Amino acid sequence: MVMKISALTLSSCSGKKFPPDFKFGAATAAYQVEGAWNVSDKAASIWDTFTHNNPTMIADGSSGDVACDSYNLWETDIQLAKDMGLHFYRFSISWPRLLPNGFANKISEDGTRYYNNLIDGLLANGIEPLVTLYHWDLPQNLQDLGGMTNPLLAEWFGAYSRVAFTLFGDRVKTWATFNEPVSICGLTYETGYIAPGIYSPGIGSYICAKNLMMAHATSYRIYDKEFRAKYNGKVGIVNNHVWYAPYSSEYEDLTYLARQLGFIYSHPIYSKTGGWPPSVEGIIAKNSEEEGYPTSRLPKFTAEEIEFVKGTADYYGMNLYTSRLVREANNSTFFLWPTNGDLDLNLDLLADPSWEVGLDWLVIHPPGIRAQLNLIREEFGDVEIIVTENGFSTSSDELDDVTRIQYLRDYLEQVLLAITEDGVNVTGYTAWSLLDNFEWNSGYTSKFGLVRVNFTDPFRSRTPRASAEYYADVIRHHSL
Ligand code: GBH
Repeated sequence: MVMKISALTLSSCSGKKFPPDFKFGAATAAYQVEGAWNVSDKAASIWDTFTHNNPTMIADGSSGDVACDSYNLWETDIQLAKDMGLHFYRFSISWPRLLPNGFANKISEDGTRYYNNLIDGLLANGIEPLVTLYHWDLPQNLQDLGGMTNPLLAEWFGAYSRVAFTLFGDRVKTWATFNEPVSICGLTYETGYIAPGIYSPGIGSYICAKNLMMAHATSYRIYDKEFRAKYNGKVGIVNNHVWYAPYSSEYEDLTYLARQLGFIYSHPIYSKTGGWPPSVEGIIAKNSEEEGYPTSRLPKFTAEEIEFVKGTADYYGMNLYTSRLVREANNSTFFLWPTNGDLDLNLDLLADPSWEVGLDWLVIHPPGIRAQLNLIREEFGDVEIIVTENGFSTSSDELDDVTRIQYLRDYLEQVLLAITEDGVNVTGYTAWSLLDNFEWNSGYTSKFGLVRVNFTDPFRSRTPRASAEYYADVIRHHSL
């Protein structure tokens, strides 16, 4: 069951050219870059509320109130993307900017204008938009009604999706419903550290998981039924993966389970059978029973729901930054953000001492991306995969960011090997991020940008780093 990572790393990159149709992009997300949190009729999102009410939860006490001011500086962003030669730009729509009531009864003219400008501006410069519908900024009023833990989420998100598809679907051909369910449900409810700040480990996280799957599928089916024939686009979901390898050979079975847990939000969509990964579902059901719960803490899918969710993606979006070793928890080292199910599976996730540690959680292990791409194919067949995020952060403002260049080069090389040596169907790569931006709990202290942003400058001046030039070079030559 466990893939041998060593076998994958042996061959080296022969022809360093990417396939002719392969596309390169860079990403941002609304709350992290837009700012203008209360202009016009925009309503508050859970991140507005969370940062305003809990500044101590953010490293520098900051918020996304202004962020990169991309609400005003979108033309500059497009110019930067163009200078880099990006084929596509991945950004997200702020739900409460487009629908100030959260519900679809009122569409903001200002929000519509903003996203139309951005989309048209990108297209005029030959850059395709890849649009994420939900990158963590839920309308606060929907949170007040239970947010992701309310099963009506599917209805709300479906209606919001329909508005976005109607307004922008003529020009946006690649959609992602949710960015990282594992962060939205796992990180959120297992820790309470991120918006909406509700701590409900093993309960809220799993209720969210099911509702999110249903909401994703609702959105996909709306596109399928009402828009696909006219617009012929693609709809998918973005999963965050961490490559898991066994700490030692005695943990191969546990590593298999950890990888299945990593597919908790993929299995219902991409597997032939649908539903939760059976091994993981079984463990959670058993734990729940032992704890005296009448039903599993992980809500079941009915047979109809399994069919409803199954097959609802036209591509597989993968974010991957890092790797971990798996062993049984022994209350010592915990070296990964807690996610859904770590507790139920009793996992410890560690860094190998030979791997270089970047900022915080970002341990560098390039072969991990190739291995995970192979694992996705092994698990779900020849699905088209787009690497929707990969990147490196520093705490310093440096423009000569040699470590980031090294990281990008080494990870890109492994993506290329996955394509050329292993035949995995990877069609695109997205660098996180175009810009330094509001890095959630780290505020502005963790910098992921190919382009530096000066956050003390009221004009939020932008300066491309050496990595931007490096990436432009890769794109220009379509090779490493
Ligand atoms: C992605 O998350 C997000 O999509 C993006 O918005 C974000 O800016 C980017 O990566 C870089 O982080 O403080 O130890 O609890 C990647 C998954 C989940 C990794 C949250 C960092 C916090 C670790 N991230 N996690 S910790």
